[in-house]
Amino acid sequence: MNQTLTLALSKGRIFEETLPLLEAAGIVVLEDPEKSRKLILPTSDPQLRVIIVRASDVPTYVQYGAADFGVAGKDVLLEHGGEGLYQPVDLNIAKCRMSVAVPAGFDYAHAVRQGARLRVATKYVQVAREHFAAKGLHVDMIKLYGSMELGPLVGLSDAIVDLVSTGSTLRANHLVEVEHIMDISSRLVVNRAALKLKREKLQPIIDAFESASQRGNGS
Ligand code: PRT
Ligand code: MG
Repeated sequence: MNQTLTLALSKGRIFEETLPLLEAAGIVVLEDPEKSRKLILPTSDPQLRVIIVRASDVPTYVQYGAADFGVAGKDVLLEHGGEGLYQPVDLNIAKCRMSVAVPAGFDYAHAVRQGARLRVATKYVQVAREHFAAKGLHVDMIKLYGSMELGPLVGLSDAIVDLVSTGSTLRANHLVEVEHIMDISSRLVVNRAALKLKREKLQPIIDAFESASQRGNGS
């Protein structure tokens, strides 16, 4: 059986924060995706390569087996649905929270009490829909692909559902967090067939990621 592995990562925080986990498994990525235009990066392990894809495309590559495993945010996995993916480890990296935010002057609690029909702009339509449905609120969902913070500023929406880490993006745009929906971190996702067929090669890497992410957490 061919035990060559492909790992799907996105550029930026997920790539950066996965590097120490790879290192714990004895693996070094030999090129920097910020400097190279290559989408397939070699590693110090001739049997492991890294592919660079959009964060929201990671589950798709792994689901179809084009990558054997990958790292994706819980936000991305919830929108994707997680079909065909085994999720063995919460890596506790790229942490943030998903929140509802509104313009500083908007009385959200009042609008909710009145049962007002809110317009909500978000990239996270599935999670947002469930959140508002659980509150019994009717909302008009407006799907965006980025820069949600702009929505309320130009009258596109009353509120947004977005990821927040430091809060500085919200502050810079005079928005305030009014509800915390959930904590977000990134998970290891593994193709179900690869887990069976390439277990010998995959399992030690999964184990190394797991213990390194627990150490990183001080637990
Ligand atoms: O950027 P691109 O459109 O290619 O895709 P992406 O935004 O999905 O990728 P990337 O690399 O930005 O995010 C990858 C994953 O990192 C996400 O799926 C999350 O699970 C996780 N993560 C952790 C974050 C953040 N923190 C985060 N702060 N993803 C996005 N943000 C954005 C947020 O959307 C907002 O615009 O940063 C801004 C808020 O940051 P603060 O620090 O100002 O609060
Ligand atoms: Mg981004």
